[in-house]
Amino acid sequence: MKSSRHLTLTNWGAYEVESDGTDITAVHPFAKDPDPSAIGQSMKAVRRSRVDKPSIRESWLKQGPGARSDQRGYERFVEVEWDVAIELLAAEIDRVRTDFGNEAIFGGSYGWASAGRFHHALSQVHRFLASIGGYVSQVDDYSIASGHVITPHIFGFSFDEMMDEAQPHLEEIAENTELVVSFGGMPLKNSQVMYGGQGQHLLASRLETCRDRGVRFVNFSPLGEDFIDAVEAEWIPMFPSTDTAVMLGLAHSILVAGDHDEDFLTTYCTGWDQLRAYLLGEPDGVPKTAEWAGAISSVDPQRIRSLAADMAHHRTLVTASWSIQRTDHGEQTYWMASALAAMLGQVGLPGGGVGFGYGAVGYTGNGIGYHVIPRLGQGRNNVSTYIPVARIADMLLHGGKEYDYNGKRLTYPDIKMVYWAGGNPFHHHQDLNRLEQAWQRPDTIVVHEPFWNSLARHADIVLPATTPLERNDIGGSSMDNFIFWMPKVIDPVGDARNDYDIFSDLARLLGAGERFTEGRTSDEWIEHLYSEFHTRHPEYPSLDELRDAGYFEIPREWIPAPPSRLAAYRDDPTGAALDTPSGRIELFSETVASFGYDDCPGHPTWMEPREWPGGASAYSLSLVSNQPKTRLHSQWDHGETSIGGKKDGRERLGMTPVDAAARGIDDGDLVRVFNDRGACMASVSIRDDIAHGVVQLPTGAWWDPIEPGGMCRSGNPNVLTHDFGTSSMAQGPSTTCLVEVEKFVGEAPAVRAHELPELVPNT
Ligand SMILES: Nc1nc2c(c(=O)[nH]1)N[C@H]1C(S)=C(S)[C@@H](COP(=O)(O)OP(=O)(O)OC[C@H]3O[C@@H](n4cnc5c(=O)[nH]c(N)nc54)[C@H](O)[C@@H]3O)O[C@H]1N2
Ligand SMILES: Nc1nc2c(c(=O)[nH]1)N[C@H]1C(S)=C(S)[C@@H](COP(=O)(O)OP(=O)(O)OC[C@H]3O[C@@H](n4cnc5c(=O)[nH]c(N)nc54)[C@H](O)[C@@H]3O)O[C@H]1N2
Ligand SMILES: [Mo]
Repeated sequence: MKSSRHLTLTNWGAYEVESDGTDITAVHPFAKDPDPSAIGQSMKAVRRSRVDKPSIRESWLKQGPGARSDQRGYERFVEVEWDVAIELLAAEIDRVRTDFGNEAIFGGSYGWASAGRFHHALSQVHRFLASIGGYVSQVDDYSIASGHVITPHIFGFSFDEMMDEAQPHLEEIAENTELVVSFGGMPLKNSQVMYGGQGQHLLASRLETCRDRGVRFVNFSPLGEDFIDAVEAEWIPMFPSTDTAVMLGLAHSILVAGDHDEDFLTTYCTGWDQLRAYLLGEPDGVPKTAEWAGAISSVDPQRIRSLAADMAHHRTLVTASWSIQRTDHGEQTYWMASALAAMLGQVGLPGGGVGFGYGAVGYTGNGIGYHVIPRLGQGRNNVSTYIPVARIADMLLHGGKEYDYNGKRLTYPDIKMVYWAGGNPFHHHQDLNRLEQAWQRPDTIVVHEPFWNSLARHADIVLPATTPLERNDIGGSSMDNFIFWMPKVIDPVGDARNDYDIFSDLARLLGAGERFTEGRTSDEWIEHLYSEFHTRHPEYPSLDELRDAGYFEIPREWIPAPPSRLAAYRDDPTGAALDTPSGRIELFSETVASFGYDDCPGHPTWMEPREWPGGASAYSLSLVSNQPKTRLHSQWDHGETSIGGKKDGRERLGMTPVDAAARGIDDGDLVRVFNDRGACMASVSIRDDIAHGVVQLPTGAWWDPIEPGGMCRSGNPNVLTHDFGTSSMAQGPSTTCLVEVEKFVGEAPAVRAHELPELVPNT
């Protein structure tokens, strides 16, 4: 290919990429994006750390499925031709489904993959596995598992409906809200990304508008960086995982001051009696006073009390980040945030009540209504077995074991094959050393990956996949007002192929070719999906017009935000009754109580997390492992923006001057971060915007263990996190934990995360 400049879309925004035909030579922000993300620059690393050829773990190839599975992640790979890999893999899939049934294949394949509606790796892998008889799938996600499960019990609609159709959007907040009381803030860095991509990054300008209109922001958080400076948010430092206690302290203060809205609580809610009794300490002898909350969270009780009074006398919105529910008993955080808002009696009023996840991704609060855009159908999965997404290691370790989930008693399937495309469990899962143990159980692990990351290294069969820069696609998100044409910019790197083409070949050998492909090539599919869409929406440009223009900006009036469900409920509590058992907001849920879970009772409750500063532990620092500013999870960790945020290839651990000095640590020092589960290296950044007793290490460094169970050289915090579900209710991921930090002494082992594994030719 000759040199070119093309517009494309990514999960972190749109860019014009320049290519000399082989490489990406420059990346320019999309002209219409006022606040582009630097993550895009990393795409210049498109040729680095690539899986060039289909690669098979040597023992698996020579001795068959299951051989030396303890060597997964540490053994060399044999590079083979595509026809050899496809035939071997088809035969192995057939063996597993014939001998054990499709219930032995795990195809949940959780992950963010890449932007692009057709070549969406998860849709592709699900469609393929459905076409060959089905697979064990997963429910919920790592982002908001507790939120997904608890919201319907509170409000009777789904979490997505809460975000898209019930809570106030940012323009409404600017117009109406006087006080935003936030837990976890609205981090600009997180709003850089959006599932499927966004044409413009607008959070900063929307927050500035709020500030111009005089909205006051208060933020409870272990980190002081969760709002842009322009809004001058008042930061109240606190220990992580103690939000429910702070909210209870605010609620108690409101109650004893007589500032709660009794009418609202009795007309629109059920369970106020039980919650009031709990706040007053009737069942447990512990009134949930500001002092009680302060002792748990490290927040000054006086601040809790004065803020409670302000909340009662202003139009107040309580907001909660997604992060606060990614913790032990995470269900309680959203339940109590909702109860606190209900006590103020402002739920359903313009700019009042409660809202989740502002800033978590680009779309939250953007005021755009959900709209359907072209996408590939995933087919019908004939296997009904699923797991809550974060129970992957439990499933692999304990096939046949029963467990609880949202009132159901489920049984882990016995998995023989794991198939992954578009996600990275060796990034996203907690307690990676435990996952590595669990990972030894199946006979065969298959991975499609562009890059030799920790997941690819831990596979038996690695099939090289293209990135979006190497194929045509349509880009966009159902929550954004742009659609993009995503042209092929460079030829596939090495022998990489599109996930679709790989699956088409496999499906053919497994007798499902027609079912999977319906007789179309990938470009024919894109034409087909778009023309179906265009027939339903002739007001949009044709595919030729979209290709010529590069993008289409959807007029905002075509996709308005729907009217708020909570406002409708407020206007007409009988006619627009909620879909909960009582028809009301449930501050006490008979349904949840009937499950009998001691880790999720019938009303919002403070329960100590497994690991927190108030508990008994040898480790004293709370670790916040939040989303990285410089990449999307583990994606493009080897690119310049991500590498620019590291020191000598290692992640930076944020630490307060006091906590560092107590350990004899200086800025820039190399440290070992550890607990009983594992250890990693990092380079210390001394910072003032962290709560005392808290350290911060972003996620996403490619896991780089020295040996099985050994120290990670690159700084991946998931060697430290624990692998227990949030509770029997949601079984969601829980990512805060306790660690210790010490200066690293001795010769530092070099980081190897972005190097290739040992590869040998097939002889
Ligand atoms: N400690 C801790 N852990 C966390 C979190 C946390 O806050 N703290 N956050 C959690 C959350 S919310 C999430 S969503 C997860 C994210 O976890 P993931 O979504 O699994 O992480 P990604 O790095 O985005 O993984 C996507 C993978 O897909 C690959 N890929 C991209 N495009 C393609 C393609 O077209 N084809 C194929 N075959 N592969 C492709 C990329 O190279 C990459 O390896 O992490 C979770 N883990
Ligand atoms: N640049 C970038 N943006 C991303 C992603 C990425 O990888 N990179 N990932 C995306 C994904 S998949 C998701 S799910 C969202 C996640 O959105 P979130 O889960 O909200 O993101 P986090 O960065 O984990 O946390 C946000 C902030 O919450 C605060 N926080 C952490 N723990 C606590 C706590 O216990 N209590 C309180 N009050 N505050 C706490 C921290 O200060 C942290 O910076 O982000 C998305 N945005
Ligand atoms: Mo997420």
